Amino acid sequence: MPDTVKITALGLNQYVSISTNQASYASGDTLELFLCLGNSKINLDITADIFLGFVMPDGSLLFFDSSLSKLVAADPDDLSTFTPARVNITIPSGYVSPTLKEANADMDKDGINEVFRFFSAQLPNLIKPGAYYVFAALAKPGSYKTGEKEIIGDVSIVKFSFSP
Ligand SMILES: [Ca+2]
Repeated sequence: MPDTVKITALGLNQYVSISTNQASYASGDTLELFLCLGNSKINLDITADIFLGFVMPDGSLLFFDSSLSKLVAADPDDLSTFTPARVNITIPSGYVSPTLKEANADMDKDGINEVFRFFSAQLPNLIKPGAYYVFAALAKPGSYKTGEKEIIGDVSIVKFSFSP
């Protein structure tokens, strides 16, 4: 099953995966964001802050706060302005999220839910056209506050475009 392969592939050095429901959007389309977390059985437990957000067409950054519905602007050159979505989360060895029971969206449209949709919004035509990126990254707990860049594992980043 491709879904199983995809989920178990997450976890060796990539613990978080973000994805979108489409590669390009027009005004009125619904942007959905999906998240998976995982840690290989051969790794130890990890503890991290989770950052989720957008890189805007002008290079500015927006982060989801802990409500996962509000976006907070940040200075790309100043890590201390970054807003984590979750802090001090432990991702145990062998962890897979979502489980089949928790999955609420069918990203690859094969009839089986395999991802967790944490955000869904209809895009207004007020948004600037261009290339956007959505990302998910883990960092050593509290490291952003001191301005140290201590990313854990691979950053998951996906490009999408908007043209009204
Ligand atoms: Ca599916």
